[in-house]
Amino acid sequence: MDFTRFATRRRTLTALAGTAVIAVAVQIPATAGTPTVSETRAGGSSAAQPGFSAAADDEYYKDAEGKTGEELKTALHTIISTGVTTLSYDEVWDALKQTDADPSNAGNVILLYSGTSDSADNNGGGEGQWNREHVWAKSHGDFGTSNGPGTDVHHLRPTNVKVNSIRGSKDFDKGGEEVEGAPGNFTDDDSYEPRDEVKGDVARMILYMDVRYEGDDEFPDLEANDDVNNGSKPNIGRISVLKEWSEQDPPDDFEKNRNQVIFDKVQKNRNPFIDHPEWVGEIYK
Ligand SMILES: [Ca+2]
Ligand SMILES: [Ca+2]
Ligand SMILES: [Ca+2]
Repeated sequence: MDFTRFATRRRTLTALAGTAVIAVAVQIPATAGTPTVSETRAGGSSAAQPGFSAAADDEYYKDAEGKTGEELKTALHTIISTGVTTLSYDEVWDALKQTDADPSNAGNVILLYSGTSDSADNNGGGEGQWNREHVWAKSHGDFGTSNGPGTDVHHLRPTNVKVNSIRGSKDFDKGGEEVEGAPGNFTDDDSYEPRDEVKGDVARMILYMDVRYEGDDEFPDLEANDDVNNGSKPNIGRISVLKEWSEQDPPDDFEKNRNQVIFDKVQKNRNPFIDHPEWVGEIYK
């Protein structure tokens, strides 16, 4: 056994245990009324990651510890690009049936933009079916659907076929007219605004793609910027709005569970911004 390493681990675990206690203490007063024992536990467990303990988090992100800015981005890039399983485009269908399963209706998936629950088996390209939305539109960098960014489940979500085509490859920004079939979503000529409940999810998916793809493989360096009308450039905007959305809509249990399922069963890597939303502001100043 490597005792030096063991001693280091013990120190970081102790430090993290302290962090976890603080997180729970903050969470409890947010519960309305007098919490029962089980409600207290529920509050505590939603502060931590479902299925991802503080110790596991500490281990996965140990090379990012104490870093900020570009250094943090570089460390995270290496962490989330190591030991990754990539899928074929066909395998994405089955993956999405697991990652986006409706927790209250087995056999269904939740559609990203409309928020509706649809039969997992109603996938395909026909009207009224659900298909595979590339939240980082695949024309932005033209990376296609070979194993890589085009099949990376972290940014692929089930969406209604028609709503998917309305979003098209537009950048993200506020404003426009409400989207038919997806209440709370808005769009104009050059941008798309998702509903409030998934604004943060969209932001964290885009930033994951920015960090994961840095141009050191056969794919382009994907980078978020503050533009709309990025066209086929390997960029998506607008970063200033995505940062707002990430703050406004922090990770909930559905998003955290999705990250865990991808890590455990699909790709073996994580979206760091779901585990640590505070890193959005650390990297994108
Ligand atoms: Ca616009
Ligand atoms: Ca959300
Ligand atoms: Ca990048």
